[in-house]
Amino acid sequence: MASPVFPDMLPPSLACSLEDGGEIAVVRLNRPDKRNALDTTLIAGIERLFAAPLPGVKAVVLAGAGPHFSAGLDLSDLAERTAPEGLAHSLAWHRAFERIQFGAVPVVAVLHGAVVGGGLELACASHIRVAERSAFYGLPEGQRGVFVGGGGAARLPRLIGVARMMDMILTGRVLDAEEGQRVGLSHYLVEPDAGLAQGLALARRIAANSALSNFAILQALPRIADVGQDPGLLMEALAAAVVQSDDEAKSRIKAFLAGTAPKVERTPS
Ligand code: 1HE
Repeated sequence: MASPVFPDMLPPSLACSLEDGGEIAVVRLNRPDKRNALDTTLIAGIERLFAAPLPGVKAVVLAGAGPHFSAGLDLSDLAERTAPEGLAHSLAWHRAFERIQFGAVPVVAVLHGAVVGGGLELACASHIRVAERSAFYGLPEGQRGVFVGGGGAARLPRLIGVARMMDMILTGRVLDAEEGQRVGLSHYLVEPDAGLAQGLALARRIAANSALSNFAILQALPRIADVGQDPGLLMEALAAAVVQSDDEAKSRIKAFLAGTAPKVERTPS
């Protein structure tokens, strides 16, 4: 493992190290004694880190230290909050997680153990999710007397549908890793302790794409999916024209036509 970076900029509850000569950043939620509960400091650290990733970083792997990915909102943060304070708190989470979803680089989340409440909201802001078989997903907000506040109401229904989210948050239903894979919470399901290796392997594939392709995929794809077909098709055509006019696209296509670029091959699921 490479040495930690950003030690001055990040709280101790967020650790970042570089792999592959600095092309891949591994970011860890690092409060295992509190099950990586997300407090204000940790959320601010996420916002800072994803607002300005290190130059040269092409993909991020996001994981949790200890037995769980994240227990969600640090409930000790919540005790006596007024409505305006609650609004500001939720907006701070929105800012941080938007930095991930619409940031500069693709993020692969590696999930294990509890992925609950705000921890699930964080996972949903990433682009690819790898779940170890220990992962379980819950929304205990109903039980705790609160509501999702980290973008879950906007992102989760797009992944699993309003009806499934309704069940999870109203009844406290917990999905295990297999169910999570079936309903689309995770893209990959792997054995215990295999998540990080799989996350890194996927991050390497992503980092090998052209930067402009990755930019269009991150920025345009979710927005096109959110608008009607007519504006969506125009947005797609514009994004396609910009991306394919890049020299990188031209040289990659020439390489394929010359027989020197890899063919499409099956990948392990
Ligand atoms: C916490 C938190 C937390 C653990 N805030 N301190 N989230 C929840 O409702 C989930 C609450 N947590 C749990 O259900 C369990 O802790 C877990 C299933 C995640 C893990 O269980 P376990 O047995 O491994 O750990 P533990 O013994 O319960 O917890 C270890 C310590 O972490 C303990 O503190 P300690 O001082 O007694 O050692 C716990 O109190 C502490 N801890 N989870 C604060 N969440 C933007 S809105 C989002 C809304 C939400 O996320 S609501 C859901 C909140």
